[in-house]
Amino acid sequence: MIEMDEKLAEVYECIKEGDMYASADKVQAALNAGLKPNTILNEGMIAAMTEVGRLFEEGDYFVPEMLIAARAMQAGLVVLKPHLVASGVEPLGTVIIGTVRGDLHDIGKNLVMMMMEGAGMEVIDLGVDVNAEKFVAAAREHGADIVAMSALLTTTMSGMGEIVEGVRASDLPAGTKVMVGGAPVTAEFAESVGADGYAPDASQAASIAKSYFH
Ligand code: B1M
Repeated sequence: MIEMDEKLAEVYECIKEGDMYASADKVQAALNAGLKPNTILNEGMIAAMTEVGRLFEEGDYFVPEMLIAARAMQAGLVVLKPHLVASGVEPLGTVIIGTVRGDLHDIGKNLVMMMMEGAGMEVIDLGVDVNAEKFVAAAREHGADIVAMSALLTTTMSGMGEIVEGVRASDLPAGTKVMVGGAPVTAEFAESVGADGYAPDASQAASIAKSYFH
């Protein structure tokens, strides 16, 4: 038990300190010590990113510190991914995902993608800074069932409505679902922009997306 707590604390510290070289090893050590992947993700990695955000707000961290913490998190996620997602599942359907225009935050979006893949969907990642035209063109090209978008800034979140409208006004099938999420997004906001679905975290995002196929 003490060993597990120590290993979790080491994951947390190395993400907070932005040690991308140690991060993969620390995550592997935590797995080896018997910690559940979800515990490592939520109580180690996401908790560390929350603290990084707090330190940034306090003026103790600046953009470079946020950036190296993000890199450390991404390096750790490479190790965690196979443990978070199931493999060999027949695709239920296709999801187009991206972070909205003007926004470069992609860790949450990448987690949503992993969980959706794990839940049996094929997910096409458009990356960051994606506008309505790109979402619509990719959804058309891949015959997507769901268009999923993430925003981490209050400023970029307000652009989500425009993207939802773009999807609705396009020639995509009327049944195409639109999902929104990201730290500042709420269920009320999602409803106000006419999205079909909202989830506060990646695993609920995957469950909601899955429910559209039944
Ligand atoms: Co930025 N940043 N950042 N940043 N950054 C925040 C978001 C901030 C809250 C920090 C703070 O002040 N406390 C703040 C936003 C304030 C606001 O708008 N209210 C902020 C700011 C201000 C900025 C800049 C403007 C700073 C500057 O330049 N002065 C700048 C903007 C750049 C831009 O995007 N145009 C900026 C830049 C950056 C970096 C590039 C340095 C880096 C991002 C690197 C990267 O992503 N590759 C960064 C980081 C790392 C953060 C924090 C510290 C961590 C974000 C993160 O990865 N969290 C963040 C503070 C914080 O969040 N506490 C912060 C972990 C991740 C797992 O959580 O993305 O919320 P999250 O995803 C969650 C859920 O939201 C949900 O699932 C995930 C968990 O399971 N979810 C969905 C996400 N998408 C979903 C979609 C769904 C459903 C659920 O359906 C489709």
